[in-house]
Amino acid sequence: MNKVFLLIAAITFSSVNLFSQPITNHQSLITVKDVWARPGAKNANSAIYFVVQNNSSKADTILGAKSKFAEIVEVHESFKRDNDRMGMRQVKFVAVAANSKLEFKPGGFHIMLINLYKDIKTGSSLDATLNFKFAGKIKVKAVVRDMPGM
Ligand SMILES: [Cu+2]
Repeated sequence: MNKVFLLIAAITFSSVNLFSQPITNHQSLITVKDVWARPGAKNANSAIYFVVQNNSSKADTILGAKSKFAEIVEVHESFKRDNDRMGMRQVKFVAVAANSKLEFKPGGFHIMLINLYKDIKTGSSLDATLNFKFAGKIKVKAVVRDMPGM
């Protein structure tokens, strides 16, 4: 009896998913790829970089990120200070235009990991979740590697 009920529940659940997918699952049109992070020591900082591909005809917005690997996780942008040196600051959101690609990279947008709970070593990986206004939460796994040119 229980088995039959579970089976029916499973079928119902999967068919609901199937029907709602083309209408509500905007997430499939946003992909986050080439996710990597730079190494960092415990209590120091790191950053996550990636490429967001928006294959939707609708713009989306990155509102924030979470990770269990650091005390504070913020969306940052790099900018040129008056003295020509680079600085960085928190941004409240990053727009991802419709049908476009946006790269988070050193010297540009990045997810800042402040006060790491443990050493983040080259070759390991770390998990994070990106929060999009429309696509919702997208989980990513960053491969830890050295900065290009180092
Ligand atoms: Cu930063």
